[in-house]
Amino acid sequence: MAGPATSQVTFGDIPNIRVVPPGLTTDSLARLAATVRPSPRQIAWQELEFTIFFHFGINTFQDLEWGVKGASPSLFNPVRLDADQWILTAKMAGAKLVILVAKHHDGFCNWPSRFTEYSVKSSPWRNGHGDLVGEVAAACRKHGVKLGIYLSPWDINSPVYGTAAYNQYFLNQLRELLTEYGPVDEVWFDGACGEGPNGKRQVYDWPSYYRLIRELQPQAVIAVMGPDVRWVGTESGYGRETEWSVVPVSDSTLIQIAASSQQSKGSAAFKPPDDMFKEDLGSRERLTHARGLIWYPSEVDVSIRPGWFYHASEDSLVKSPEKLVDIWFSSVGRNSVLLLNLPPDRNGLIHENDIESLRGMRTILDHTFGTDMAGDTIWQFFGDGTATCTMTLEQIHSFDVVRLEENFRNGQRVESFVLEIPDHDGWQEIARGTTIGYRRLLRFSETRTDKIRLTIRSSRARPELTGFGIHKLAGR
Ligand code: FUL
Repeated sequence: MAGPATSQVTFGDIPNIRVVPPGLTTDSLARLAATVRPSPRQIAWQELEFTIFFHFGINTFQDLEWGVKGASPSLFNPVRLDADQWILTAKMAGAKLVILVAKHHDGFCNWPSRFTEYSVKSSPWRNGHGDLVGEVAAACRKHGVKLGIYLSPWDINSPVYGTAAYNQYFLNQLRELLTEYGPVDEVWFDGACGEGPNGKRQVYDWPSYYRLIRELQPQAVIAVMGPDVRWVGTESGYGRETEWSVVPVSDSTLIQIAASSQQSKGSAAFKPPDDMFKEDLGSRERLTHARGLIWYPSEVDVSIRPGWFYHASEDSLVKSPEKLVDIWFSSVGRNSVLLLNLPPDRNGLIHENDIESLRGMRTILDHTFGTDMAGDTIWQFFGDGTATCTMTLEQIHSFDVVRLEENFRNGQRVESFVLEIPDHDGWQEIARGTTIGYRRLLRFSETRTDKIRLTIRSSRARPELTGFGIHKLAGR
């Protein structure tokens, strides 16, 4: 164990892990949880708020979601591919980072890897001289958008899958992707692990993968099958109403493992803690069995269409702007980062229906959050974690959205709150909630008033809010 078992243990330069000393009361545990803070890479990631996924590859040309072994590279020919169009669409929608599928489970590489022939170089696209990762990376640089990489560990094509040689093959590919395309800010490993072509399953050498990423791109978060970012647990676009970024680790070996994986040269394999898909991940009750506490924030991934890859049959099933806004409220507005998938079509372009929906979503969000009716606030703290914040608006306004933000860099503290407005009988509740974290968005029926009061009913340490906004949900 790296360091003594005290409440202030930090591992290296990363303050996002605490060992829980035995015998703590529930209150002390909650206070300890409030001292866990995000690492610098987790802070930069959380502040992205909204990111875009591009699922594209040989599946696109076969109308498949999960590829089959042996699909011919000759199928891959996105004749009008324009990475600028992809990135400009993502930018228009407000995304600050895009994650490109470099290789999906089928094993076909969207870049000309030196370690396999099963790639764009064996395809007719750009006469075998194309490099999709290179084109997307260049467009990202040109338009000021960050790049992330999805590299599927599961590979149904590699002949060495299921043997130790596959881990080396995977590391070689990671090295290519992390050294030849400029900065990479997120590496996304998914959990799917099926059989390879020889019927064997792979034992992934996660520690080596993490070490290489930390060495080559130390600012990159490793998501899902990784130590920095947690999968919310569904692909619906809806996060939990109570979403804690600090979660317990119940097993003492896991805390060591998590700590090690967070180091710049991690030597053990991180395994997402058990039960990360339950409804309650971080309440006081859940903390009681904790051996350690880690900052492990939630990412909500969802596709703009039913599938992850493009299917012409889904052109009429693109989510509407209103649905996307609803997803926004239930992801970014529930202490998560939204990762929205946008699958380019067989021409290599984002379909106009998807662009229209995103444009509509952006208009609604800009008009809603572009105007903030917030006024002056007076805070009162009561020493036991409770507090009130009374806000006086400049005039009577109509609104139906409140935006709350905690100073998440200092940890997550608020456990429950209520919003009220005055009428002749006193204060009347209009909304309530539990966690806030990076951001909490609340919707309620339209209200007209010039005063609103936020009461923090319970908090793990003195509440620190950095945002309290008053908005009116706009139409398109
Ligand atoms: C899953 C994969 O199996 C899907 O095809 C998709 O890539 C999704 C984001 O992750 O685990």
